[in-house]
Amino acid sequence: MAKKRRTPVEASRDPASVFMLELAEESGFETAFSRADDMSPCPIGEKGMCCRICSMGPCRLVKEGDVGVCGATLSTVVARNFARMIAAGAAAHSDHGRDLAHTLLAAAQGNAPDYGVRDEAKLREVAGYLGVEVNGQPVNELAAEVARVALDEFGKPFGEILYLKRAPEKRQQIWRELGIEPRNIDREVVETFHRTHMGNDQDAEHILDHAMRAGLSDGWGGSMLATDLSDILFGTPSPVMSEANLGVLKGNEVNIIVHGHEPTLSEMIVAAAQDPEVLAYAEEKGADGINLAGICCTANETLMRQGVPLAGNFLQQELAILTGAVEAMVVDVQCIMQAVVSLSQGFHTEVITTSRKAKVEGATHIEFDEHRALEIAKEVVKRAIDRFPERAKTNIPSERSDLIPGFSHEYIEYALGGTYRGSFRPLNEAIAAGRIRGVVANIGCNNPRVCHDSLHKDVVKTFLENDILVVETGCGAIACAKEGYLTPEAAFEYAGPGLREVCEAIGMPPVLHMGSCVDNSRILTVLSQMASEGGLGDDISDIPAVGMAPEWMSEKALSIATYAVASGAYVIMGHHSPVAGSEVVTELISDGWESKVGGRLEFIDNLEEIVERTIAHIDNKREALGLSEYDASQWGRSGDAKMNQLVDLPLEERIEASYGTVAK
Ligand code: BF8
Repeated sequence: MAKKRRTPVEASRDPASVFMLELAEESGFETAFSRADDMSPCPIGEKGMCCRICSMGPCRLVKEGDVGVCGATLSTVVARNFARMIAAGAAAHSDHGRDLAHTLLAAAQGNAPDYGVRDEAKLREVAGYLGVEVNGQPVNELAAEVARVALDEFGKPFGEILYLKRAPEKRQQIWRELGIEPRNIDREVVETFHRTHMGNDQDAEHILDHAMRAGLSDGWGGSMLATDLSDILFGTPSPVMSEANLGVLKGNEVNIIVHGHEPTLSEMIVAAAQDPEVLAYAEEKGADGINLAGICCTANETLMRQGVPLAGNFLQQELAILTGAVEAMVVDVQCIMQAVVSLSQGFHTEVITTSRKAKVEGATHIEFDEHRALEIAKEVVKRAIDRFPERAKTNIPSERSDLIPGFSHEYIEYALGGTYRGSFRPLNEAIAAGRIRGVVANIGCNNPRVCHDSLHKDVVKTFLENDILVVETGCGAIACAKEGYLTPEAAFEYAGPGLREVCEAIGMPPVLHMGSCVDNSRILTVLSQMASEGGLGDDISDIPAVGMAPEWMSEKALSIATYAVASGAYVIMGHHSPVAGSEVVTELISDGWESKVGGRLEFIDNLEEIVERTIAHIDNKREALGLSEYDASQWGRSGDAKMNQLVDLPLEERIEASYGTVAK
């Protein structure tokens, strides 16, 4: 019997998405939401119990005590599958970082003329981390040397990843004592696949130890490089005004969606869309202009640096096409559903793949080449313009919310003390005093198996009420942006009294948008700096903080979770556990990892329990540090008058009153 489909309001918490899902239903279009309803997950694969790594199987293990044809136990099979997922996620992030290193090298050598070093201070800082001497050499010489050392990090034969030194001393010692310090970025991924090949590592604990090493090669390796090199090439983010949700699409302009993860091409598309000749071409075709908007992490990249609005998160990629207002969806790598191409065929939308690594059958492929980046970007934009006259009826939802993203760790430090006194001390002190009870990093995807955006919105709302500062990246950040949590005045509306005081004093939102998923490395940097600053212990595991991805779906989210745990954090993943098939593995990644590295990983499918465990963990860490018990009644007697004045001002004036001048 066919499964019952959810209604649009059961499927999504986002009103713009509900509107589009109603439309899809009326017009008979399939989406990930309806496909998820129609297809139950495989009950064996879902729990990690299917072994298909050789041709004696696939072996379906259904209960403890079952073994595969080779004798592999349930815990071995579940651990192997899990480790492979982590390695795939680490590979995706790290390969993204590698490409940026190549772009920086090409730019520095004059082979990518449309790129250059946009943030010299960051270049010098990164040179320091990578051991490159800064001796007054020309910028491009320094950039080339930094790029070469960065590229070496992927495959050097000896030593360990250089960025490990950015972690607190104590943390580094834990890794080295356990032998899980990553040696180079690629090696740990390759070794995961070697170990989990048939007939190799068949001890769940041993497999999972290496999985932590692979995760660390992502967090403190590939992702951290991706973040740093993007900042060097495109600028380190600072607050900027923008908007989020499908309502950012424009009825009278050519709408181009950039979707995927890499900022390299999308940055050029931003430039191409502002080119007078290209704009004139759009006008010739009857459009009032060219409107760029983003989906997924390409969106976060161009949002943070250029203020390009967010059309939506992962589950809105099909919904954007359903508006009938998108001339082109330009995709690069990761999180692109194959379904966008077949769906686009019902509209005038052209899906354009651009990465040499990712073609989608039926899409137009225009391969990106950094040596002639702007020229290719203009070609792409012109193709979109050509589609504009073919546009039929549009259905653009009205929802769009203001947001202020751009909270790089550099900017947070600056916001907390200005140019000369920038440090994390005020944040540590606010936590120590109890104004801020603790910190939650809410990150990760959407998943059509849970009500879209609902867990992101609900957990964050509760944390804010409890004076917990929230930092975000990825699709979680987009979910909360749509809800209006990412503006300074959201503190007034949603935050508890202590957190509100801090936000009012600094003029910051209670939820800080820190970027794309590779930018979770920025969160590692913040945590390290908080640990080094003093007052909250001397390791990441001492800080009253929790990481979570309540609506996760991708292997990258598992890699992030694993490196965060191996760095000392308690991490909660929502809805379903890919290791549910083995109690042994479930225990190994929670209690087992906690005894080794201080962090633990849990999969919890219940909102109340996620919130309860998070708050309990934060309070336990406060107690272990000897901090005062959290008491909201102490706070909230300052600043309200000022916020009352601000809340009715137009956005721009509100921002200026809070931040001074903000980029537009
Ligand atoms: O890297 S949060 S759905 S878009 S995987 Fe993908 Fe998940 Fe969104 Fe960004 Ni991250």
